[in-house]
Amino acid sequence: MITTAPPVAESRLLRRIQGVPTDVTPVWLMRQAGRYMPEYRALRQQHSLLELIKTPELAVDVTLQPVNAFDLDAAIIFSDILPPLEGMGLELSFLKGEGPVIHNPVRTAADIAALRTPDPRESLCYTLEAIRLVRNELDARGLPLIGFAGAPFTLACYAIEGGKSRYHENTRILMLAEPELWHELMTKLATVAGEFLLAQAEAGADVLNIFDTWVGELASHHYRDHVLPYVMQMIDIAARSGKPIILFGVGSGPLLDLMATTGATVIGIDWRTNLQRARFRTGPEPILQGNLDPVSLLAPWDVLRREIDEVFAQAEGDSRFIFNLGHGVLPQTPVDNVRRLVDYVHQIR
Ligand code: 1CP
Repeated sequence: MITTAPPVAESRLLRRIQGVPTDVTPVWLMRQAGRYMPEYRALRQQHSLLELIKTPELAVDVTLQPVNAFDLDAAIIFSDILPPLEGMGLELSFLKGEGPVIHNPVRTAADIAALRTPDPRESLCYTLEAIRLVRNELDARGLPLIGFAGAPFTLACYAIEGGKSRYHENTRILMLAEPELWHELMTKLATVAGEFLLAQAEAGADVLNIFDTWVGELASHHYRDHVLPYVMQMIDIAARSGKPIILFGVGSGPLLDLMATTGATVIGIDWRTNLQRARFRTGPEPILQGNLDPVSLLAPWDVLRREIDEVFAQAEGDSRFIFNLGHGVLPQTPVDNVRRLVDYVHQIR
């Protein structure tokens, strides 16, 4: 195939990450594929979420849906943070309206001892194959691919609670009261998630995103003592790829100084944290990414535009900044607002 697109290394996102000037600010959106898109809902009528994830051709289609529809500066591979738990011995399903369920959650020392740490090249071969396939399509468009995995704490929340949970009390009591069991569990999760990121890089992912969705509920000293070491362990494994790493947590404002010590290239900021204050906490080194409130995308265009302007005002011409949301796109988001957002970000100089 003859391509006119410049090489992926010249893309806005990778240039920005390398500190090379770009014409405008790169933008991609967490959960940019999914239920707000009619193309996605159409596929979901025929296939379950896990079928989409485990059939490489379908995962490629869904990965490309948002980059076909909008002028986004990156694709993110279509998967979820939870399939790696299956290879460890947990039974996962997604129930309609309820989200993920683990049918045999981890509760005892024996449960933790029984968890396996398989090679992701075997247990997660479908996502790695999807990455290899989508890589060709993205090369033709000059777009980078983001691979991802859940962070150990967030994975532990699902493995222990067995699904959605408000306070994750079983997880946090294990963390506080059973340090040796916690260490055994978190080491296994960090190994599996880190090796998976490394394998995604080998398969063709250009950037590696770590999602630590539930970390915002932790006291800073609990994060520092019981969680950060395992994020470090995961990053140490993934960093062998030489690829840049994005570390994102929801409600992570009070943890940003600690997150900055991981050496992650990019730190994702949620919408509750002012970007100026975030920069104060992380210091000058990391690139910041964020942080539009996803609810703004449900508002009329003049409100949405004002909120985008506010994000840029807080970023204050920071050249170490990537535009994103402060969390994922909500399912009820109007498609047209996503298009206008992406085009508007690309107009701002
Ligand atoms: O079709 C459906 O049922 C839609 C819901 C859906 C989708 C589209 C789920 C169930 N997972 C996904 C895909 C997904 N999940 C992606 C790829 C899409 C993209 O980004 O373009 C990604 C990156 C994820 C990551 C993910 N899954 C996270 C971390 C990021 C975040 O949003 O906080 C988490 C916590 C999950 C778990 C999960 N999967 C699905 C749901 C509903 C949930 C959250 C449940 C809960 O609140 O505990």
